[in-house]
Amino acid sequence: MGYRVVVVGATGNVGREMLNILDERQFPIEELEVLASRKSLGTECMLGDKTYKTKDLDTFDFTGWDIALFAVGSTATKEYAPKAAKAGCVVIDNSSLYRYDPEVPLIVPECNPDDIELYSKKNIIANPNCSTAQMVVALKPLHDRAKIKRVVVSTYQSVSGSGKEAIDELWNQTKGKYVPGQEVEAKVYPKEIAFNVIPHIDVFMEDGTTKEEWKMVAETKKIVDPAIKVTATCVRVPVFVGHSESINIEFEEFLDEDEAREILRTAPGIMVVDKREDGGYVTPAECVGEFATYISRIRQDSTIDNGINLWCVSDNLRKGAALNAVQIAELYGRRILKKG
Ligand code: 2RA
Repeated sequence: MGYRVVVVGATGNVGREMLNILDERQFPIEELEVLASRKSLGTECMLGDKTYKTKDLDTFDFTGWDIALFAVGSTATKEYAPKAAKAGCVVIDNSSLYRYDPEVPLIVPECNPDDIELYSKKNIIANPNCSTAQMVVALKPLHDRAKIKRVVVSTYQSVSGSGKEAIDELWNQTKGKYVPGQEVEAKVYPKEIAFNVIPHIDVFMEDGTTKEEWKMVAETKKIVDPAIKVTATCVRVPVFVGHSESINIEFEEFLDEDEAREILRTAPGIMVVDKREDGGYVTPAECVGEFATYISRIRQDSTIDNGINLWCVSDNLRKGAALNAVQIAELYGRRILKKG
């Protein structure tokens, strides 16, 4: 007995990871359809050793399907997610469209699984932004032990967060640095990304923050606790896959670094790699293809009474998108459909 699953946007980076993870986690699938835009019609996608050809999202009838994993932009989501939801197929949406909708639960299963019960208002469940997902996995267990007052986070986000064109730009721009005449101008980003860092992700807001930084604030409040104050600086770095974050946390009461390390070591979804020696920490190159959110450099912040600093790394295409979406599907199946 399994679920009838549709992956919408199956030919993109996140869509393909969703298929990989459905297979790796042996998600109970009775039947699968893979959908894409008309221009990608008939593209082959793999789930395990089975090949599927993409069908047309525009004409697809979601009636009778259990779960639709959406990995398309907000424009397509706005057009097709309500159709799927109305047909009785729950939508797990990776775009930002519904994340801040009070009638749509925003879920990281390790943090707020009970919120899944709210899905029925619109038959839509939202997946958080990649940079938020890995951070709240670390914050939640610490918040449960010693209430968090304030978070200051700086992110170092890989180019795969911007899609395939950005990956190609980093690759070609880097090559072009060594091959005279093959220089590649900045196109995806406002400035060159090869051997550079760009303190700007998404659009600028009125107050001088960027939309990416606003997302981390709004989503942390919705997933963990609206009382937590968050300030973020989101930076694009010349890394292909894997987001890194430097997180400073101020608590309501003192939390010893050793206790924080033990809490994180036993928390769901987390792998602690934290030795005060050369290589005793995780780097983005080591998180690619993994499920875990890695935590290193756990240490007291002695400049304030109740502070902890830590380093957080995770595969942004996995926990930051596809893995979290599949985990929501697992949670929905267990709690709501009770078939799997
Ligand atoms: C990024 N978080 O990294 C955004 C969207 N995936 O570009």
